[in-house]
Amino acid sequence: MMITDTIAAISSPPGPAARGIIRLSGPDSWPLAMRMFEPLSAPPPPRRWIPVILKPSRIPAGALFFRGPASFTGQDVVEIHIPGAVPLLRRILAALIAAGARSAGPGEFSSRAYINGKCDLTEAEGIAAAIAATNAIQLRAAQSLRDGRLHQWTLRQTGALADLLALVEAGIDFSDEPGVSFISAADLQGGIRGIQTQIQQLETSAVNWQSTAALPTALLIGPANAGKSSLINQLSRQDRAIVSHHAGTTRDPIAAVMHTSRGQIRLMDSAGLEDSDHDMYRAMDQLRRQVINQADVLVLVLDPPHISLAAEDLLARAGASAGMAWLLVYNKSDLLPATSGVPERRMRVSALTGEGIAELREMIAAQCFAAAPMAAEYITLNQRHRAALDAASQHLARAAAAIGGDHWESAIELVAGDMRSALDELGGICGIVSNDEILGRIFGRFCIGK
Ligand SMILES: Nc1nc2c(ncn2[C@@H]2O[C@H](COP(=O)(O)OP(=O)(O)OP(=O)(O)O)[C@@H](O)[C@H]2O)c(=O)[nH]1
Ligand SMILES: [Mg+2]
Repeated sequence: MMITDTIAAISSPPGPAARGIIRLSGPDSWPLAMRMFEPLSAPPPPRRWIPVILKPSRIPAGALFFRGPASFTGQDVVEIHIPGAVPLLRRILAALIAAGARSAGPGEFSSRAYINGKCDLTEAEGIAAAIAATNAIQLRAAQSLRDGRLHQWTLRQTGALADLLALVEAGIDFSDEPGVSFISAADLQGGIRGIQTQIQQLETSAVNWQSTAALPTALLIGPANAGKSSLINQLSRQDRAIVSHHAGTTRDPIAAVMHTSRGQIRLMDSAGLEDSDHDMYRAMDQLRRQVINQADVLVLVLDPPHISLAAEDLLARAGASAGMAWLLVYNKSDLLPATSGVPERRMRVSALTGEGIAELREMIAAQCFAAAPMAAEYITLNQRHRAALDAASQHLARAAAAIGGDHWESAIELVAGDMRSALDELGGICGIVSNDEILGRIFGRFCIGK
């Protein structure tokens, strides 16, 4: 990948906007950008907002100049901020390319940042993930990658492993000198097992990136005819579920997507709760129980005839497990006396008139995003990270199993080989491609042979 030329791209989102940004990175970014402006009265100081006048049409704009390595990509960078009219952005970009810049490929600014050591692979993945995020959970997951928490974890483990490997390799170097040993079998095995435990703990505590892509789910349950399907249609603004005055209209769980200010949520309808031994009701009951297990939040819907039903009874009848998040909603408020008080956690809504629907949407979103398995302190792992952790774990298990026993010293080269492979796998998570690089860093702290 070429990184010595100067690249340019429109880096604001596509479409008209109040402001558009063109970004340049590379050795010629400053002179190329200056060619687009009326002459400046003084050389631009870095990292300051400079008002500029664009040459072709004398449009006032602004620019930010960065001198590498103190920039996002580690190279000289310029951001040109202009009114976000698409034809204007395209014209400036075309002028820059005619003047010698190259049109940047996808992710090329981030890849330059990575190559120049401004961010590691996990942080670059975090940037891409933040751009692609469709909900608040994904955004938080992306943030956890960009924060470099996985990077920090990886550095701690590669550091510990490289320390052990250095002692093993020193033992190999001095193997012809009897009685010289740099680490006991028990300490080596203990050290390797310690790293294995760290990997296991990370794998069980981390959140899967794929799971953040699945929409959080709210399931509506309640007595037949309470208006669950009507609410699904109102909340999702679609005619998704059949509504009728016949109790028992909905039989299968039906899903619809609801858009909220925090992101999208999957709403699931369900059959009304009925006490019946009929085969069909038993099948409906079973289906509902399956869906409950996938739900992040239960929305309990009651209508005036069921006003006295307790939430706990509904949850028990539906087979909800203890500790599930729920909220209770009074539907058909248009039929309730206006004065009826609304106790805490109970909302008055009407699928017919739309009363309280916007509030309910946000209430469901608040509960869903709070209940979904993603707290800021979690590390998010994608498939690439998990594959590397699994491979490292296997190499470490083989190394640990080979240590000890009567003649294990004869297998020391194999143990060192497995440790090196594990180091490569762990280093690969952050894009440290050779364990020479990791070892180089660690050996710098050692003074073997002194
Ligand atoms: N007045 C009034 N009627 C409503 C309201 N919401 C729903 N209804 C009516 O109540 C009846 C039942 O509505 P549904 O949405 O089918 O109820 P459901 O809970 O899905 O019923 P099942 O699928 O049978 O369990 C229909 O006749 C709706 O028009 C409301 O807010 N006010
Ligand atoms: Mg229904």
